[in-house]
Amino acid sequence: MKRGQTSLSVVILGLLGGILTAGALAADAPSRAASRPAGIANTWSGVERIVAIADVHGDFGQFVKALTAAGVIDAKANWTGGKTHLVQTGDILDRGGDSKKAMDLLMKLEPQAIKAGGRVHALLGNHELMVMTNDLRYVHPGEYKAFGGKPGFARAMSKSGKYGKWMRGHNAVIKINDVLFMHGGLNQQWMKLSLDRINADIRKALHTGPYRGGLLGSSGPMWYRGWAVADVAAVAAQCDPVFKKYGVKHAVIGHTPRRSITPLGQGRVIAADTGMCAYYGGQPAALVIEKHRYLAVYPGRKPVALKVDYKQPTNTPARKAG
Ligand SMILES: [Mn+2]
Repeated sequence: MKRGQTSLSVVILGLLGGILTAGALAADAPSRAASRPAGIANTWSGVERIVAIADVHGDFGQFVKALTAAGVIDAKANWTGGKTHLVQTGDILDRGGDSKKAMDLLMKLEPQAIKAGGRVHALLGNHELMVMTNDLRYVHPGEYKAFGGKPGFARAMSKSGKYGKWMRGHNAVIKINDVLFMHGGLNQQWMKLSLDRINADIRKALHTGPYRGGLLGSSGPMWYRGWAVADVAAVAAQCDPVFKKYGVKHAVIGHTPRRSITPLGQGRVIAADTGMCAYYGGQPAALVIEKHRYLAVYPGRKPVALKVDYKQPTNTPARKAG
């Protein structure tokens, strides 16, 4: 279900789609949603290799190490991933000085990947959201400097700025094969919405507001932490209904750093954020999903096979009456 053929058309279709979708949805006619003009694609199947890299937080050097270890770029930082889908699960911005370099690299890789039959998905994290909604508490001085100062940074991140436009055209939640990808997690309260609708509503909110609450709030996919917990039963109870609704078996998230890429809920959720940026001092890491194998890849080390095969949920009620 590849709907966009070039990154430019993806962006244009995305912007158009967002605007037209908003209009169609305002009429609240679900049957029309299916016939709306194509938005940004958010669902792919038959993808043979997926690489997910989580929170970069302005650390370009660590990002390059992770991309290199995953085999999607060469020494000149050109795409070598072939048909791989690279998912950056959000939070490129804040805490470190080199986020512009990281975004420039992703922008360069997008068309290269498409040309090779692959794809680059830069998802929205809560730090992209914060910067776009003028919450600049975590911006690193180096990030301002990269844009010639605070006014230049603000211009670049605005709706009409190069980086602001790029980010506002992105998805928050995507599905590749049987895996959901997002920055934080998907609270069950959003389950009534399709992925099209979730992403379109977030893009619309980033264009027109409101900038707080709803899908942009603490229970939205960029902020939610309910899936990033050690308690297996809690993860299962939260995820299983959501997974059933969207037809997936796993989810990959960032947002909550751990020492290594960690399966949670017996492998329902794979927490990919290793705090690789200098601010957190963690290791660069990439999750590689290939032919149903899940590998944690770290530079200079043997890949670690992750155990993600959990027992499928039954229809037995969780609590017995009496
Ligand atoms: Mn985050």
